[in-house]
Amino acid sequence: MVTATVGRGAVLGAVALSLLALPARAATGEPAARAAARPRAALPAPDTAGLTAVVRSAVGRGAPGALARIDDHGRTYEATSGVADRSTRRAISTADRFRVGSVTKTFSAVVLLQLADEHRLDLDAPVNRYLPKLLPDDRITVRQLLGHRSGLYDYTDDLFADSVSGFEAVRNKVFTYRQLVGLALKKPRTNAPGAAYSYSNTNFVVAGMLIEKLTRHSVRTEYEDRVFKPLRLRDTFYVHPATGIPGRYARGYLTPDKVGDPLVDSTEQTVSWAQSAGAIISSARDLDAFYSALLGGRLLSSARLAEMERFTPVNGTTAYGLGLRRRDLPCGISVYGHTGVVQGYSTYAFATKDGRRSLTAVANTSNNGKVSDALAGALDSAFCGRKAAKG
Ligand code: REX
Repeated sequence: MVTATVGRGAVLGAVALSLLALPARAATGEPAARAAARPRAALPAPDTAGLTAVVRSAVGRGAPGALARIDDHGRTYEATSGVADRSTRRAISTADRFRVGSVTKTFSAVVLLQLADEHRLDLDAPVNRYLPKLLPDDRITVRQLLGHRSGLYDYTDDLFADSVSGFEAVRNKVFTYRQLVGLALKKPRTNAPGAAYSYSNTNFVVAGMLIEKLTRHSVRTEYEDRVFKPLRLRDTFYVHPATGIPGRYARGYLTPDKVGDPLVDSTEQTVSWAQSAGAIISSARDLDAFYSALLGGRLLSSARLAEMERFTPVNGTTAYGLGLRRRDLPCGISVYGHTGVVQGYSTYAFATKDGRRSLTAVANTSNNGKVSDALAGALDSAFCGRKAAKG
């Protein structure tokens, strides 16, 4: 089934499109009256038909289900297609929880930047100042970790060289952070500290260690106290090493490397291979609220947010700050957020610079480039408006 919530009450077309505009959410922490008083950003209106086409296309390309939600100045637009559960055939819902993968990295960066705001962490200090002898090079700084410029090898490249057997080997494993760092340090580093961008989960495993060392609390406690509770993110959890997703959720299905092999239900797993680099569970509503709050300046001082938003180019259309990606869309608008992939789930969560329009798009499969490409189209639908008709 496809549903899209695009406007008050009207029903579009014959494909079960249900339409609804929802009021501003208190979860963003901003009083609705103040939000309403601000001028609207000069953005084209979201392309709701395009958003519907995107979730259908993701399903057409092999995802059991896909969902997307836009929060725009207090209005909500939603689209879904396909199923949350291949056994029961329950239709996927935008209220379903899912595993967000590397979107977790922004949460981890926020905690560390708050600690910097509190003068408990110096971003330019060597990691080894806080975690003596952990890394083989005293020049690697905290800032380099958060910007993927440390040169630390990404151990997941080896773990998941074969996607299904790699996943099954770790599905129920519980790793310590030190074991994961140990896997990375067996391999040569990808570059000298600070010399180049090289995406690596290892960086955000070390970020988790830093959070726990500096606060003497688990990352779970810090995420909860600093982000989940203040923003009232009621669908957002860090349950490591528990293997289940609380409440109502979409099941996740890993696409095997061999074309034609059946999807693997990968819903239950410890996600211990990722932890502070990728183990958060959330919902579209909560991720939209999170990026709106972050970019709107409600989680960090303006000086720390500016540091998070100091970007270095990754390729022609993306750049990386500190736990934050920028994507430059073809219409000339740049959006800020993160992508995430864990077995069974692919996520895009991005917002405008002022945080006042945000998008989360999810498919409940992974390791399928065609699905991921289709889902990326949700960014254009959400932020670039309707495509001009071809003449
Ligand atoms: C692990 C393998 C992918 C997934 C990974 N995930 O590093 C982190 C993340 C947490 O979300 N990174 C993405 C598996 C890239 C991001 O930042 O957007 N792939 C799958 C394989 C490939 O096993 N052999 O697709 O499920």
